[in-house]
Amino acid sequence: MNKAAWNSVEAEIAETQAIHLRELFAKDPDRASRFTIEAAGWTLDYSKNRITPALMKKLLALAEASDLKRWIDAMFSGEAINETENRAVLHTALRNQSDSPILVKGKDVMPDVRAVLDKMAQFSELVRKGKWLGHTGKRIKYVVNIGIGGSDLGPAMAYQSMKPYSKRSIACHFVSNVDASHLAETLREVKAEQTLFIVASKTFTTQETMTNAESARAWLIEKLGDSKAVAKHFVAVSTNAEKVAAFGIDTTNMFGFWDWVGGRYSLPSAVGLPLMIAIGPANYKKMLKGYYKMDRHFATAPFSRNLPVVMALLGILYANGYGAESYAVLPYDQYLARLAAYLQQLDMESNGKSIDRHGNRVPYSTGPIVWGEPGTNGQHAFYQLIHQGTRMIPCDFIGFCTSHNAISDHHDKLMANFFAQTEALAFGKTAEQCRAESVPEKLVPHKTFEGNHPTNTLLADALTPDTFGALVALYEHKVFTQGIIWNIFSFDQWGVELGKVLASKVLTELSAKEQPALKHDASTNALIRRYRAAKQ
Ligand code: G6Q
Repeated sequence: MNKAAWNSVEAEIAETQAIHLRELFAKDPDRASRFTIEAAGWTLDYSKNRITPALMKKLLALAEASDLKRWIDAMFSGEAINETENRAVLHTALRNQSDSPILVKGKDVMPDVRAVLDKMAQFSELVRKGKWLGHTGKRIKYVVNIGIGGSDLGPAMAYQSMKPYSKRSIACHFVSNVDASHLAETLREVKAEQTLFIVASKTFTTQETMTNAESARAWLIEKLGDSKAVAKHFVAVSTNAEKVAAFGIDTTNMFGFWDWVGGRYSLPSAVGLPLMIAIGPANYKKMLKGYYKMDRHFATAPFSRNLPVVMALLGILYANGYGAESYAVLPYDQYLARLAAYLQQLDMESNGKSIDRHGNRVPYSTGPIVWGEPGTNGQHAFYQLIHQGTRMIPCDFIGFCTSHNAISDHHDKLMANFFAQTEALAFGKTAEQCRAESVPEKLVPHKTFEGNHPTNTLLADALTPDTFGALVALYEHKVFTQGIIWNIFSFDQWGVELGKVLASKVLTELSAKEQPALKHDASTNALIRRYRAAKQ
C-alpha cells in the first residue's frame, strides 16, 4: 500500500473519527446526495459511512497513488497480471458486448468466447425444448451440476438468484461436497432417465468433482443398465479436453473455457451452463449485458463516481483505518440467499494474502472476512452484535424497489426493515432518548444504541438478469481494486494447495489394510488412529 498516501488517509481519519454520523448529517444537508452515485441500474448511497469530503479525497488519492487506472487498463487489455501463474485475467472478455478485439498473446479471444456462448445456447435450447433426449428417449427434467469452488458457487448462487426467470419444469441441483451424502441426497430427488449431469471442472482433475462424477456415472449405468447411456446424460465444462475424453464424455459435448478465466470469476463462462439451461439464452445474454455495463462503468468512470472503487476504498478505510476484521453482506431478497457464500470465495480467496507483489510480508491487514445472510432473517439472529457488540462490522445492505412476488404488503414490510436498519445503525438511540421514553435508569445503558455503525445501501428497481450481472461485476471489481491498493496478487490461490497435498497422503493412510507407519505430528497421528480403529 502506498505509504505516503495511506499516511495522509490516517491523518484525516484522526480528524474525523470522533465525529458521530449524527453530527455529520446535521452539519451537511447535502450529505445524502453528495455521497450517492449510480451505475448500471444500481444506486449506491454511501453517506452512512464515517467519511467527510476531505477524507474521501484522501482515499481517492490513495487509489491514484496505487496506479489503479493503469492496472484497470492492464486487466481489461489482457496483460498477464496474474503473475504467479503467468496468466491474463480476462473474465471481462466473457461479457464483452463491443466489437473490439481482446488480445491474449496477440490472438483475439472474442471469436472463441462467442463460439462457446453459441454452442451453450444451442444446447440449452435443445434441453429446454425437450429435444435433447435421454438414453431411453425421455426429455430432461433434472440437471445436476457436479463441480466445486469456482465451478459450483457461481452457478449455484446465480440459479437461486434468477429463479423467477427459470423454466420451472427443469430443476437444477448442485453437487459439490465429496461427502457422499451430498450426491446421495441429490440422486434421491432425480430420475436417471431424465437427468443430465454437467461435470464442471476447469482442470478435470479436482478430487471432489471427479469422485462425484465417477459415482454419478456408476449410478446412471446401474439405473439404466447400459454404459452407452453416459453419452446422453453427461456433458462437461472444462479447459481439459483430454481428461474429458478419458472420462468417457464425447468432446463434442464439452463446453470450453480458458486459463485466463479464474475459477471464482467463471460464472459468465461455460460454467454458467446450468444457469443458461434454467433461464434461457436470452436472459443469460441480459445478464452478460448487466456485467458489461458495470465493466464499462468501472473502466471509464472517474474514481469519485465509480461504484467499485468507492466501495473498495470504504472497505480499506475500515479494514486498515479502524481495524474492522469483517464485513457483512445483507441482501433483503430471499433469491440472493447464497450471495454471501459466493462473495466469501470471491473476496477471501482473492485477497486473503499476506505477501505483496514483491514477495514481502505486508505490514497491514488485507482481505476481510465476508459473511452475511438475507434480511430480515439476520435481524432476529446476529444483528444484535452489529448494533451493540464491541466490534465494528461495516455492512452492505442490498435491496430492490419491487418484488417478484407481490403478495399483500410483504415487500413494503421487507423494505421498511431494510431502510430502518441502516438508519438505526447510523443514528442509534441516545441515553436521553431512552430517558424521555421513561426507560428505567437501570436499563438505560442496555437500551442505548451508540449508532455510528457504517453501512452502504445498494438499491435497484428490481432483481433482473441485468441488475444481477451488474451486482456480481461490482463486487468483482471492488475486490480487484482492493488487491491493487494492498499490492497483493488477487488472482492466484496458492493457499489452498498444502491441505490438498497432505490430504492425498492421509487418504492412503486411512485406506491402508495394515496399520501404516504414521509420520505426522502427535495430534494428527492420534486422530488418524482413532478414525481407523472406529471404522474397522
Ligand atoms: C477458484 C479456485 C477454485 C476452483 C475449484 C475447482 O478460483 O481456483 O475454487 O474453482 O478448486 O476447480 P476445477 O474447476 O478445476 O475443478
